[in-house]
Amino acid sequence: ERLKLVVEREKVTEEVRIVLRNIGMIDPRSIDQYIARDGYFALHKALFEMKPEQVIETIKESGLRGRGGAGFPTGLKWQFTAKAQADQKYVVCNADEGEPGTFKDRLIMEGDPHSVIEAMIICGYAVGATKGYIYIRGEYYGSVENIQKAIKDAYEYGFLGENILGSGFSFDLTVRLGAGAYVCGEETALLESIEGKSGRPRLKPPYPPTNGLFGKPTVINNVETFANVPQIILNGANWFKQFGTQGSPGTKVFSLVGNVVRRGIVEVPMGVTVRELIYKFGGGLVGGKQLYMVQTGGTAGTFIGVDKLDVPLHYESFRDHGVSIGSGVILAMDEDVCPVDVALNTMEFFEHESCGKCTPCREGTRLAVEILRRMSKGQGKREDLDTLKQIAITTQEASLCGLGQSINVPLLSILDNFREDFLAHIGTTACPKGVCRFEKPM
Ligand code: L3W
Repeated sequence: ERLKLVVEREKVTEEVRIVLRNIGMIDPRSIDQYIARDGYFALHKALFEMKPEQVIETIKESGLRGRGGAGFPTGLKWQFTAKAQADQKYVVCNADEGEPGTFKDRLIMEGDPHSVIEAMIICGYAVGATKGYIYIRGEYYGSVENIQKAIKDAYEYGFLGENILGSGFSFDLTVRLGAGAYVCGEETALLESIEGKSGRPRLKPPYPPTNGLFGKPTVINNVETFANVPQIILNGANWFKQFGTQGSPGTKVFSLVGNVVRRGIVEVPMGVTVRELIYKFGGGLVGGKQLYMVQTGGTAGTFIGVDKLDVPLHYESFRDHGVSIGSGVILAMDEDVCPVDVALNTMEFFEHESCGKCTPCREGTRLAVEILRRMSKGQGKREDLDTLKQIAITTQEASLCGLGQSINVPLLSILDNFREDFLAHIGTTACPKGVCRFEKPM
């Protein structure tokens, strides 16, 4: 039994590169080098050997789920759009990577731009869309440059444009740039932004697969989700399902940040534990310090203590263990951090990024910051903890979009998992750890 456990564990800790298979192996600005590593073979296979329904069936069967954080089944999303009747449909890639600590999509776009483009064309064929947009974070100059060069080359080689490879299928692809608003990573705000309006979210439902860009059926997927598609089409759903867990097949690209020795990107099968990510792939903590807290999934993710390091990460780990996988951030924090300071920092981010359209998010984040600021100065009251929880619940239940709705995840997890630290901050004029910024000499 022990040996079986060790073998199971070893299986999980291997690095598996599906999404990152070409990173560092090819010159991302060379379409020929992409083709030399089976690039555009999946597109050829889809166009000439598969019906659109078969492409969708393969993606559904693979169990691929949205890698932006929510984990919605990709094949199902494609099917909704395929079934919708409309004179025009769209495919959109959400490349507005803005989650603090996340830089996986940037690496994919900079290092292997054609994999995303190929996937979008395949998706267009599958759902009957003839136009696509890649909405890239404006500050991602390298991504923008490499994607634009790749699109230009794909047009020249006949992979984009009219009558692709003589198949009769046509698809056009355009780049749009974000302008520094986190909320534009929310899919409906992103669609508004492409339409030329200010990037504020729409009420859902209806969802984009049926009512998306310019009101038309639209598939919108994250960069990493798309980057999985060519390999699934080439190798089949069963091949993909050999990696990861039953409910969350495949791999996940994680961004390791914070006090780890080796900060960077790693792609491993779903089901990996936070401990493996920090100690095996991240090389442990800088200066041999003790790990105190980890933020998993991103700013909208969870704060956990060392008691949850062995929870396997996949799309059910939040529901089952209160540990979010989100967009794949693992932010390790050592013994010197103060959870009150971290909570304040997090809420300041949300306050700043709240678009202000709905009251719960706009006012809730402002109030949370006010309370936490007071607390960090040593002026906190016990009742503040209940008020913060109330704010978390109200913003979740009443906010218009994912930004406001997800504030409760970091706030409740840090209040629950680090309650003692918050209590220790109350009734004292000094931060117990001496790190809260208001006490630092000016
Ligand atoms: C058709 C239905 N479609 C849901 C679609 C929906 C969307 C997807 C997920 O993201 C995550 C959070 C954070 N018919 C549908 C349907 N859909 N029901 O499925 O939808 P939803 O509403 O569950 O989530 P969401 O608001 O799209 C929330 C993560 O995003 N996050 C930040 C991520 C940042 C990055 C980055 O910077 N690269 O990814 C912030 O909250 O983890 O889990 O497409 O339309 N009945």
